[in-house]
Amino acid sequence: MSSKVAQLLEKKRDTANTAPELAALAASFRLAMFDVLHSRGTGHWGGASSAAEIVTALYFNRLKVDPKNPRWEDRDRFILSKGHASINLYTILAHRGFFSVDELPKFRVRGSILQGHPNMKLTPGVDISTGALGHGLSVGAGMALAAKLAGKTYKTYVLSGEGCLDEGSTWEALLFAAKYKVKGLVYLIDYNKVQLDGTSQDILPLEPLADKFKAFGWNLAPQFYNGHDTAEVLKSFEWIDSNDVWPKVVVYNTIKAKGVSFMEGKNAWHGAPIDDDSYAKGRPELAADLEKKEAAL
Ligand SMILES: Cc1ncc(C[n+]2csc(CCOP(=O)(O)OP(=O)(O)O)c2C)c(N)n1
Repeated sequence: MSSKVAQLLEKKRDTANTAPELAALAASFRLAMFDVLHSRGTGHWGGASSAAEIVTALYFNRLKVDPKNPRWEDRDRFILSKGHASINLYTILAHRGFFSVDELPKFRVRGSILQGHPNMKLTPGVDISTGALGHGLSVGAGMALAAKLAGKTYKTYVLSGEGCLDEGSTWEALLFAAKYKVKGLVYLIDYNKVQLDGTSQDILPLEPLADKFKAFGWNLAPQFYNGHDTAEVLKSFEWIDSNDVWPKVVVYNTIKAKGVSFMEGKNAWHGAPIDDDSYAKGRPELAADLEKKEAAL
């Protein structure tokens, strides 16, 4: 942990962070994810890295949560529908204070609270177990409807990659949520365009994606935001607050395995273990990015 980020976490481990602060936090968390995945020789680097800024901005600028009371009834809900990217969520939950960062090196150790895919019964802060692609939006629609029935005002955020959009159940949930105009439901897409064994274009083309969301009756944000630019991610949050038309969907253009140049955009780095050579070559790039982001604070 670099000293400036450590100071930041000391000072405001809450939602008061600005775009440059979020950028430094995200760079630090991305590096921490890389370290853990290398040391454990397992896990999904590509999709964890592509969502670093989005999930950091959610937990350090947006979500109404209480790390001391993870099951607080009025909390905003977050569903990592792309559950394979669990190291992203674990790293960010730990640094937000849901559990000790000392747990992170135990990622995927048998018996630890941090299993390969998020498990709501094991990990404080995990709202729903995920891993089978395509379930997150259905669950999120249910959680958001439950808020209405219970007279609560919390919001429900669901984060998917394209893998979830290849699942029929997601399109059923899109139809359902539009029919009931589910208030408080925000669907976020980490659109890195690369999956496990190829590009989305090769596996199952999604374009024209914007037209599809609109045709399904969703309130789509006016642009696809750069999911690695924290100022743009904050802009997307402003859009969410700018109108009361539900349900809402926000697409972020991202890069799979962002931050390590020779890994970026390559499906080979979806879930391959980070070998020692790649680690030695890649880590300095992530460390340099962190240094740059800290210098801007
Ligand atoms: C129902 C289901 N089918 C297949 C898988 C195996 N699988 C895990 S991740 C993945 C690709 C996901 O691609 P994407 O959502 O684009 O992931 P990202 O790049 O955002 O990590 C696949 C096919 C799964 N977890 N669930």
